[in-house]
Amino acid sequence: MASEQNRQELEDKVSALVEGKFGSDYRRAFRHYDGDQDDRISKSELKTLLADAGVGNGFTRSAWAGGVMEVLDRDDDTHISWAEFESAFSGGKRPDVPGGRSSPEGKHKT
Ligand SMILES: [Ca+2]
Ligand SMILES: [Ca+2]
Repeated sequence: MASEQNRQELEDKVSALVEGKFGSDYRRAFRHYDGDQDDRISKSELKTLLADAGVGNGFTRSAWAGGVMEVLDRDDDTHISWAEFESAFSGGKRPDVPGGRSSPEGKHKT
């Protein structure tokens, strides 16, 4: 289910959604989709997120949600906590800022 390609598609689409709709603020996105405000994303809340992100379609979204849940829910409480969400998306991303670190010092020491 959660093949490398699916995972990539998911990350691309979710990050595009968060960027476009929430100004790249994953915490805000998490809060938004946490409809009942228990600070965890349930499977049905996850489906709303996936729908907004354009992941899957009406037929495959349930399978997607199940697969995503399986991958992200590391403590098996059938919900995605903020920590799980963050490490899967925003946390796993390196800040790839062009020209952010242009000092190669300390790399070539003799
Ligand atoms: Ca919730
Ligand atoms: Ca969990």
